Amino acid sequence: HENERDHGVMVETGKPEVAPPPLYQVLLLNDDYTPMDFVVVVLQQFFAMDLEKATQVMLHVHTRGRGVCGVYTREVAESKVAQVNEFSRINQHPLLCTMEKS
Ligand code: NFA
Repeated sequence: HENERDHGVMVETGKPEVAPPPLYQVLLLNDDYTPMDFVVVVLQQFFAMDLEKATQVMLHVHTRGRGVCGVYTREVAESKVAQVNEFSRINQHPLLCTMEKS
């Protein structure tokens, strides 16, 4: 059944036959009101960061205005953005998550 499998390479030419999907950066935006501890929890819960990495990224967003939480395909990135913004809304914090093509 080797011939039924798609290895992503044309047998004759060696040229890729399937384009890689576009990737999207998921970003957090700084604001003046969201508690730092809440941002750290978001980065741990939704982006699988440990406490040290989440604290680094939170401080980057705090000082630079925005920062990348992860890079994903469009559907996964859209899901992260929706989940984070819903979690912030429920907790009455203005934290915003967005995405842009990488
Ligand atoms: N700037 C926020 C504060 O001083 C902390 C924060 C960091 C908010 C990263 C949003 C993103 N409490």
